[in-house]
Amino acid sequence: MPQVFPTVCRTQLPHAVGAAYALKMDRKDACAVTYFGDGGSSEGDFHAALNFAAVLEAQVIFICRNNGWAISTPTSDQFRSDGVVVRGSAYGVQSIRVDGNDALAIYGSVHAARKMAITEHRPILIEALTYRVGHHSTSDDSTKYRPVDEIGWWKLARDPVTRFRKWIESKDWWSSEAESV
Ligand SMILES: Cc1ncc(C[n+]2csc(CCOP(=O)(O)OP(=O)(O)O)c2C)c(N)n1
Repeated sequence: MPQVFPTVCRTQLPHAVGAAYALKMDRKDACAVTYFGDGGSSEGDFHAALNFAAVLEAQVIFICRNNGWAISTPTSDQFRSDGVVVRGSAYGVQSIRVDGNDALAIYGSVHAARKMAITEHRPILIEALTYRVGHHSTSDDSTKYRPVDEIGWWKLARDPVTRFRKWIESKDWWSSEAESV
């Protein structure tokens, strides 16, 4: 079983590296996984954690959901790098950028990352490019800082559930009839 560290912003990133290093010392066939947003990648703990993981060769997977926004701050106001993936490479961490709205691409990359992390004893960074169609929280109204049309386009044209459904329907594994039973 992986040790999973979901983050509130970025506080659990260094903890995940420590846990991964413990798994390595114990020769466990497992890795740690930690999730965070692009906003979390703009804070110091992200950088400390990535460097720490690279140097310790810790079996940890960093999964960054780059949805373009840290509450109301767009990525263009957070960093000037080409997203998050290049920062992983800069620290010597094998880094993968993937379409975060493609369920199969996510599955494939996480599967590959887990294998690499455990068998090669190394950290992996996955940057999943996506969009937050909802508000950041119940106290946030995202229509105050981004166009309603933009949110609507992502909901309609890029919805990952619809996209995955189309794929399983194309395989004849699912249909509206099957769903109604
Ligand atoms: C340790 C910590 N620092 C700062 C905050 C304040 N804070 C709350 S959300 C947020 C930005 C989060 O950005 P992201 O993870 O990209 O969230 P999204 O808007 O995509 O939901 C910040 C800085 C916090 N909750 N915790």
